[in-house]
Amino acid sequence: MNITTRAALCAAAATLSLAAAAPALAQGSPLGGTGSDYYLNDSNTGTANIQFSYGERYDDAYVGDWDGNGTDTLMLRRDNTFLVRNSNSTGSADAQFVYGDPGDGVLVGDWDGNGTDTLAVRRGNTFLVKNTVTTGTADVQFVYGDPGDTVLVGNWDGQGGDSLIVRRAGHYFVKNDLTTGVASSDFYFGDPYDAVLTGRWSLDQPGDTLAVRRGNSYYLRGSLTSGPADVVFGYGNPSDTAFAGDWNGDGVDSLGVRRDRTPAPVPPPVGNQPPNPGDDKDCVDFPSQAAAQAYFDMYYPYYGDVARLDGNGDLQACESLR
Ligand SMILES: [Ca+2]
Ligand SMILES: [Ca+2]
Ligand SMILES: [Ca+2]
Ligand SMILES: [Ca+2]
Repeated sequence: MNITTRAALCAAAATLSLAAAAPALAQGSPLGGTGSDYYLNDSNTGTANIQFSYGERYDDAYVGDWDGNGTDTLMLRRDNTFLVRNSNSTGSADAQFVYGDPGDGVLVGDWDGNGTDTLAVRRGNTFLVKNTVTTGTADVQFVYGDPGDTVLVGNWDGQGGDSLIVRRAGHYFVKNDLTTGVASSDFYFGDPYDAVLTGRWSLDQPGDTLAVRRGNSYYLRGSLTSGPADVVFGYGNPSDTAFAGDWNGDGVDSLGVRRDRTPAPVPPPVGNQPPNPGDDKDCVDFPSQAAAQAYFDMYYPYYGDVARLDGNGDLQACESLR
């Protein structure tokens, strides 16, 4: 992503005032967050230039190039069913398929470098890579890192296809092939709990690198080496779910955000709801209007005017007792 002025990107903060969501995960893993509204930005105007809705609030979503045309779009996962969409526009899935088991960890990548993203199933520290989205035996299988490691997917060397980085806190271990073995290089970047994005932020980079996110600030590094961020900019809100992809097929990755605009349901009162007494009282049963009003107010929120004490509907019970 090319960065313009901070002022321009601060404009994005006003445009993208988004609801609370989880921190972003790296490309290759589910985006995280909730919501079905997506706002993508593939230029430097500071404003999302693509907006659409896809799927349902709690769907897992992945970014990838499913049809190999150079642009990244979304795919949703529901258990072990995957719903592919090949355009960044509102609509239903273009294709769907079943893959793996419902509990499998799934990573997305262009493992063979043919331009099309497919899936890999992760079981512990074993990765089972398929270069087509058909169920069946893995094309490549290898072991990398430890079962609890966080892994990132990217084409780190810009050669061939995607491979993995294992992340341990702020320490990253780069592997450039899909074989069991040790890392080819390692580096440090950011803090142990930073949310990380991966992408090719400029055409000057041979391959993908990292960005860390803190609140609504993004720290981009142009190489897989230890050192400070090369570019820092602000974008959106701290509560956004952010992710990266090449939305317009120009070879440069930029940001998108997922928005949850569905209001949280109001929970019913818990523990103190009185049972419905039914119409068992008349105004003459109360010693005063205040006593009738207290009775009315106790049940009205749950059952309405069950004893029919408010004949004129003004929420004042038994006005005749005044
Ligand atoms: Ca595509
Ligand atoms: Ca591929
Ligand atoms: Ca590679
Ligand atoms: Ca792009």
